[in-house]
Amino acid sequence: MSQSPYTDLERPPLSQRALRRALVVPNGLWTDVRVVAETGSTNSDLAKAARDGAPEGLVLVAERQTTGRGRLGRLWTSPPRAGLTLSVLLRPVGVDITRFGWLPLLAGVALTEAVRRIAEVDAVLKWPNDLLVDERKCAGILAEAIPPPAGPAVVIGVGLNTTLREHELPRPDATSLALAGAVCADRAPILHAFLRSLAAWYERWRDAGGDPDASGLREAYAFHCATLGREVLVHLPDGSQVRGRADGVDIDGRIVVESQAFAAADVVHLR
Ligand code: BT5
Repeated sequence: MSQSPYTDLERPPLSQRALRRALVVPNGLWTDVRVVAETGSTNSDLAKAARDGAPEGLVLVAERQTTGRGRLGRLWTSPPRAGLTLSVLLRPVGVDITRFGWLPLLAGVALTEAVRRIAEVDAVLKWPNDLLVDERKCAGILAEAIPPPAGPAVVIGVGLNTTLREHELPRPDATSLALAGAVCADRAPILHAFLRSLAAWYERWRDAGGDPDASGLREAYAFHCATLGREVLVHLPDGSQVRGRADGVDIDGRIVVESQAFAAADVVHLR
């Protein structure tokens, strides 16, 4: 396939200028929006920028990502411009580090709101923050903390499938907004809506000292999360499994199943 940005009219390039004009505003969270043609991983790039002292609010979007990373050493793959691959850098001042676990969930809430509003599909979250449409994965989020002295900071990366076609899906239980019947799968309005929603939720949460209840975040997360109240299988990093009902999300954003709280795990929704 040619790499010219104009060969696939369903996949137009993003305009850095237009994104900056709309999003980098006085007293706003977003300090710069950069669009690059290609990189290995936007999360790795922003982690490096954070270590080099970059300020909060930097956004990096890649038109093509060659070594996109998922959680637990997994990969994120996407054809060029068939999705959004981006990362943001946050430095939550006044929030205890124990509350940082809410940031990937917060990003999931913002992404769900944006996708529901612009694409008009029934998007829900699977704990912690996979975005599902019709039980198929349409987006994933990877949050990485940078410790002091360069931090505390958190890089949040989002991969969202917008116009992938069936034969381009990396696995059969994946989907894209276009495949799910979105009324709009254009990347620019979805990115705007996501970054606006993310800024609003982040500022509310940070100004509440990271409190998930005072900020309303836990309630919003529970509203969008299809895992809660369901029978699930929890796969733990050590290979063990726990089966039971997902009863809720605790004060640190961990999923509670059979009175046990899990922070790093993969959840499977059972019928
Ligand atoms: C995630 O991990 O879902 C987090 C993905 C975060 C990717 C973004 S892109 C921008 C930023 N820069 C990065 O380097 N990363 C972030 P996890 O829950 O571990 O899911 C990974 C699994 O999802 C893989 O093992 C695949 O099976 C599957 N997968 C890979 N690409 C996919 C895609 N485009 N759509 C659906 N599933 C995918």
